[in-house]
Amino acid sequence: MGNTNPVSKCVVIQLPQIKNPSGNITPISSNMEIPFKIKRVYYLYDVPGGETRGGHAHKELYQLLVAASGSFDVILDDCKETKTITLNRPNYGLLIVPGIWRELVNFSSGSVSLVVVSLLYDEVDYIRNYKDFLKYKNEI
Ligand code: T46
Repeated sequence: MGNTNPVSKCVVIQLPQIKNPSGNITPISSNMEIPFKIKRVYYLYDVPGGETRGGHAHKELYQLLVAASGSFDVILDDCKETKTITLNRPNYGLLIVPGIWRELVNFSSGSVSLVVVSLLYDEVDYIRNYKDFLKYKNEI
């Protein structure tokens, strides 16, 4: 499904922000702010300084990554092009389409990465070896 997707299909989406002097709210709803039905939500936290997460691609999974707190960089790679996106605002999310290798780096201290995704957890959907990713993208 995702083997032909280019990095250019991964876009930063501005999410709604309901502002209030007592604090803001950002809602994310299936097929509204994002182009998929949400099946799972998880968050990365307590990431030690200098640590890298990701280092894989998905075959069918769509996801939205949000820096709910702090900041981090996402390196996207489709075998032809790489692009680095910095996420540092809780009302902006990065849509990652299937078939894109991603690495999450430069986590700020105490940062929290909120991730909403289109599928339940299934290891079968992961490509965790870069050589397998090149084969999947028909590059070797
Ligand atoms: C992604 C990036 C942004 C589960 O059992 N259930 C889950 O829902 C998840 C997400 C992970 N796990 C297990 C699988 C591994 O044994 O938790 C362990 C660590 O997972 P992983 O090495 O995939 O973690 P990250 O941070 O490298 O990647 C995660 C997501 O897996 C991935 O889809 O895009 O966050």
